[in-house]
Amino acid sequence: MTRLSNGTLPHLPKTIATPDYDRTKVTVGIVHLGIGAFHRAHQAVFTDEILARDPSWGICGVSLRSADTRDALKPQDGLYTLKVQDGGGETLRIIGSVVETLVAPEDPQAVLARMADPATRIVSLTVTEKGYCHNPAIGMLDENHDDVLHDLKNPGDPRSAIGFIVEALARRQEAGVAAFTLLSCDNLPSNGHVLKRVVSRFAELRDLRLAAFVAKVACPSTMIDRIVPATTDADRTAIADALGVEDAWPVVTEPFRQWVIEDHFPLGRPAWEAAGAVFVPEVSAFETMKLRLLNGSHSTLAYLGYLAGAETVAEAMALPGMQPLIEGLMREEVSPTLPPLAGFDLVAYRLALIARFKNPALRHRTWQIAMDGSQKLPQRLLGTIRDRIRAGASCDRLVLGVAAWMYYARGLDEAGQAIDVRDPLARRIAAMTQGLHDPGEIVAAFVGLEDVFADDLGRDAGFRGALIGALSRLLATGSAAELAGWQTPSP
Ligand code: CS2
Repeated sequence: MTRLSNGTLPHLPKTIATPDYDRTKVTVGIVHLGIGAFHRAHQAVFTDEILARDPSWGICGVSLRSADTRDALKPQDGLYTLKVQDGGGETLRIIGSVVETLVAPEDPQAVLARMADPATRIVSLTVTEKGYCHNPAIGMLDENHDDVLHDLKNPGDPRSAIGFIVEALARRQEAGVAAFTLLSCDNLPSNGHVLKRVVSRFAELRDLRLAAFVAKVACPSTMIDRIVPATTDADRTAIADALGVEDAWPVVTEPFRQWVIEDHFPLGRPAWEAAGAVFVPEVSAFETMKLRLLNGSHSTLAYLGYLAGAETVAEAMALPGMQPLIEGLMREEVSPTLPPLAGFDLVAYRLALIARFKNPALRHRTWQIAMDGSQKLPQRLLGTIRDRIRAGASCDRLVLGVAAWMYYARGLDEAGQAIDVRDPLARRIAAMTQGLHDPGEIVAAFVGLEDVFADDLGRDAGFRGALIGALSRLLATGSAAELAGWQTPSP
């Protein structure tokens, strides 16, 4: 079958929207590190919608590991399909904002040259939580991280996002070129601050003149939201049938999208507000709300759902007891901890989240969300738990989410079969829990992980007791039975 490309674009069915700008005029203004499905269904779409106004904001997408995206997109001139779907139907559209793709391990110098180029005014990131090479409990650079050690030793030949950013900034400093704006689009609290702290510390470990330059880099925080499950072969086949040409790398997502950004871009920025982004002076209240309500619920339902045999989020939501549990978690345990957001309708937001989780058209795997729990739990569940404990308030549902993670992360499901646990701490967790059956001993081993629980939460006797209770119930009767106990919403 012919491939989607600039050449085949004019021949697509007329119902499929295509770029409304001349792609030959688009030049690179943004280097994006971590060009996965999330970036292509979110920031690249916002950018696609403003290129007709200003074609100098094309995207160079960089993969830090695998060549898959470049291999798929290059023969397609960077074009790919965005499929937006929910129970009400679907739309297809071709996105053209990615005009170059690079694979960092293959050619790190090409990536650095692009980042150091004065035309590059923004370097954005979706490298997932673990890509920050930090201690997730405290948000500081992990100075013993393998990639950090490697990149400090080989600054001109880096492999981590942090190493690339600092080396590119060093080259800009040497060449007398102003620093680009660094735009973190990952699910971290105050993601701009975390990134700034991590790159600043890394630069300090390299040299102090460079550190002074890095200290002045603008790192606006962002809150970024769209549910984007991994694309499946069935998606690819259905999209090829609709297009009449093959697209090896489409993305599938929901109608909802949200982007709240701090407006601090010294070298300018795309007019993303024209595509619906919201610029605010301070993003942290939005970020806390989203991480605690959306992502906190997501992780809780992913672990409990996976253990109860639900393959997707929508299936997990249909388990008896799951919806009341998640509604109660959001309403009673998370909402009281949130900073005030004037004029924001929290009730409508929570209702919308439930509807989004139940979207029957998305096959969002519980296993996908369960990944990297050790990096996600601190900002999704543990910060909320800390606030609840401090307020002397209950947090049983949040604790159940953490206990379900512990169950899952040990690597054995309810039938005693191995779980394919993907997590930077997976080996450490497997080793420390091997042969343990007593819930008290399992909890004691987990809460000793200071990268996750810091040095306070693990010592909280009330929290430990509640975790032991929840894990005992899960081990004794399983997740489905536990969920069934939450069927009646509390008044
Ligand atoms: C999910 C997020 O995979 C996960 O951990 O919770 O990717 C979630 O879908 C997005 O943050 C939604 O904006």
